[in-house]
Amino acid sequence: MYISKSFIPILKNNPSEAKIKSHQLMLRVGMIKQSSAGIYSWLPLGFKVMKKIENIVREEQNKIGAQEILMPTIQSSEIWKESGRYEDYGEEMLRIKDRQNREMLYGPTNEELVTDIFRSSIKSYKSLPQLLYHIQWKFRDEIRPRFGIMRCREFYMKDAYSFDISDDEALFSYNKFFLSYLKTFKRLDLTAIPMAADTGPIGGNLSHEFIILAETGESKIFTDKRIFDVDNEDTKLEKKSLENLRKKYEQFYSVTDEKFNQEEFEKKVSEKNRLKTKGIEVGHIFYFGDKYSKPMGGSVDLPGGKKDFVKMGSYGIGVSRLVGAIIEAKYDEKNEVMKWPISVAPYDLAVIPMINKNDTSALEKANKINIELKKNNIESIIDDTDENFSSKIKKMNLIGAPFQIIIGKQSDGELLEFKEIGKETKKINLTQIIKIIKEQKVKN
Ligand code: 5CA
Repeated sequence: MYISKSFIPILKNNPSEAKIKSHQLMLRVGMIKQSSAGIYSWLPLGFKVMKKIENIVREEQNKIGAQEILMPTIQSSEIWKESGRYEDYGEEMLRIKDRQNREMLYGPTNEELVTDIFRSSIKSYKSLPQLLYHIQWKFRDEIRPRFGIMRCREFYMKDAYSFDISDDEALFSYNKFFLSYLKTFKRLDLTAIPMAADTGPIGGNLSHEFIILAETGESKIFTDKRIFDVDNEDTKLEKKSLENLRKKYEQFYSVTDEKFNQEEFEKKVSEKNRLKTKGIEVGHIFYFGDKYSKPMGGSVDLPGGKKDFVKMGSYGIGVSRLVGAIIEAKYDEKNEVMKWPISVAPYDLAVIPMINKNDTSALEKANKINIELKKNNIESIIDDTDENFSSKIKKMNLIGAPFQIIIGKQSDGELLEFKEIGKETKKINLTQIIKIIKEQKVKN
């Protein structure tokens, strides 16, 4: 893609309305545009990143046997009246009337709708477990939308739902999602730690938030530092192995604000391991048994002929919020340099030829290089403008492709100036460059 033809409306300066760095960068580099309070359009650069994140989330859901569906954004109030949440949800729910005067709503979450889908089709324990998920826009009329897409009103969420025959089986499902979340965030190059959390309007008695550390985060966290050393490498998708994984995390005190107790913290965590800090909630999982299946009549036949209500959990990931969370973790605000993890980078590589009106040989070279890159599935953005070198670099540093090739006027022969953001420039040939980038892509 040539920069001159791209739709990447870069601003010269940081927009003053943005208080945190993810919001600043996203507006600065034209990833999003606000359309009204807490509601955004996603422009090509932001959309590309979000779609890549979505795909990783999807792949990791599929790996644990979850099946993808797509439920609508607009729901009928009827099912929410059945569950008893229509009134409880309060003003965060956007309520709409259709032309027949029917009460509809823009879904803030989908426990009711998915229970309705389940109850109409699944009748026997033999079809369990069922793990269903979708990736869809949600709307919550947040009282104070802020920080761009971090806390907005319309946001993109992956929400999954599990249906099981017993508490024991349901916890197995819960733990599958627990593992899948750790793997998902790792592929996004984020260290997310699970924390015991409150269940709020979703309900239930078991819940974990997945939090990444960030000074600008809205969640207060209290944790034992040793939790950062837990790994999941040898965990298998089996009951015992998954139970052990949760135990490995849960041996360390790690809770959000609502669950915090100073005395307990001091008793369980030695002073040198205590960490009080802030973070961003990127995922949240819940176990709530028959909270929805009971009032809504979601039951199945058991082996002996009796019936019972299915045991359910729900599992959310803030797909659009993750775009901001990655920026919070990776953007060097002081030097104005972003480095996207290769797994979600909008472009793998920035090609920066030095061009002036009389000499376009560097651009021709860039075009030749791009033919080879394309053959190797490496996506590049080429700065084909005749701006000066420093403004070209500045722009590419904001766009954040993790690698750069610089083609100077005098650069001839095989060797190219190649740079991985944050590292020294090297002079190597194109074959070596392709090898380095491909290796990184495979790893992710
Ligand atoms: N039904 C459950 C699980 S699917 C649920 O809705 N959980 S949630 O409320 O915790 O939301 C899941 C994730 O969506 C959160 O962890 C967060 O990453 C994201 N999210 C929630 N509210 C917002 C918001 N206003 N703006 C951006 N992302 C949000």
